[in-house]
Amino acid sequence: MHRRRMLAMLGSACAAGGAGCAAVGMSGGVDGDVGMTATAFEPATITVAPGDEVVWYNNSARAHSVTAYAEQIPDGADYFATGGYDSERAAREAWDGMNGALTTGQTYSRRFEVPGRYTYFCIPHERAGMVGQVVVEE
Ligand SMILES: [Cu+2]
Repeated sequence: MHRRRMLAMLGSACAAGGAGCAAVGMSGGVDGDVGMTATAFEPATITVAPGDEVVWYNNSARAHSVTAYAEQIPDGADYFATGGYDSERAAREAWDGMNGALTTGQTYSRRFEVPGRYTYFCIPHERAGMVGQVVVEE
């Protein structure tokens, strides 16, 4: 728990998101709530309470993205994606230039306020089934 709190503080420095919103791991490696293998989020589903922050960490050798499906987030919830894009379309287009990538050792964090189910994916590994969910419930 202590380690997670430390990461959450790091993440809060870039709560608004954005391309520069990533923290390179400290000595001892990178940690957070959701890790990444070559083609999967681990765990694929995470359940949190409203107001909680989720930290993704890329502990794999590949570049990934955390990109919400625009049609699969709760009504009233803000869109989210690594790189800070405000739509799924913008995130997909940016990826063509390798923008929005979470590279090895980087983290991405987001705070979830609106209850419901958020489904997201990794742009380069979507076809490989790299999809995850954040469930926000009281
Ligand atoms: Cu990926």
